[in-house]
Amino acid sequence: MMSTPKLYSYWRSTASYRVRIALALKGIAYDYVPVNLLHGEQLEAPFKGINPQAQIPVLQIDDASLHQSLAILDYLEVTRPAPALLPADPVQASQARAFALSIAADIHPIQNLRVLKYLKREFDQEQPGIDAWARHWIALGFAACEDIAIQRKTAFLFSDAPGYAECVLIPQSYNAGRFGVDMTPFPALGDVIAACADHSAFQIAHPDVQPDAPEAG
Ligand SMILES: N[C@@H](CCC(=O)N[C@@H](CS)C(=O)NCC(=O)O)C(=O)O
Repeated sequence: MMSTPKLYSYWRSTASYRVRIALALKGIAYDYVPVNLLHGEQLEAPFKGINPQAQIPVLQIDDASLHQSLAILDYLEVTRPAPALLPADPVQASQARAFALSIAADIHPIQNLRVLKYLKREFDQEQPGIDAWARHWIALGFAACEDIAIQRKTAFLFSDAPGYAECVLIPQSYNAGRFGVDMTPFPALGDVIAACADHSAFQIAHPDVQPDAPEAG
């Protein structure tokens, strides 16, 4: 018998949040293994041995240990295709992946924890400068995402149900909130974000209700 999947996660981790949403959308139960990024647990044994990249998420499933959130989403889509995260049409599927990558590859990496710590340590930046850096890159990336959201003909970005693109958009919008990004220039994204907020999979995956969230009891 296969064991229950294990997700190495941190409540506020954007990349882990993507995987939590995907697992919830697909109805996959898992055990939550907290990795405290603020205490540097990602940099030490035993976690460092699990992912030499020293980053979460890691999903252990089907006797494999998987990392990189979008690679994990792809694995889940192939092995557990229903409900689908991607549109059946290959062009639309590619467009949904491109939307997700525009956030996961172009926005998030330049404002994640290790980059911001480096800016602070090596370039003597104070918190206001760090926050302005993050806001700049998020807003620039969201402007392009907004154009795509405006043109959509479906309730969510690429379908009438949330999927791959929303798994990445929602964590980044949570992150945008932490840095105080003004979302008023992005009303179409705002509509999608509001629709996701009403969806149970997104509620289950939300940082505030994770076992390692400070308020969690
Ligand atoms: N491209 C990776 C990014 C993973 C990532 O940046 N994880 C962050 C948390 S959101 C992390 O573990 N950071 C640890 C650190 O910066 O030291 C993915 O999509 O999984």
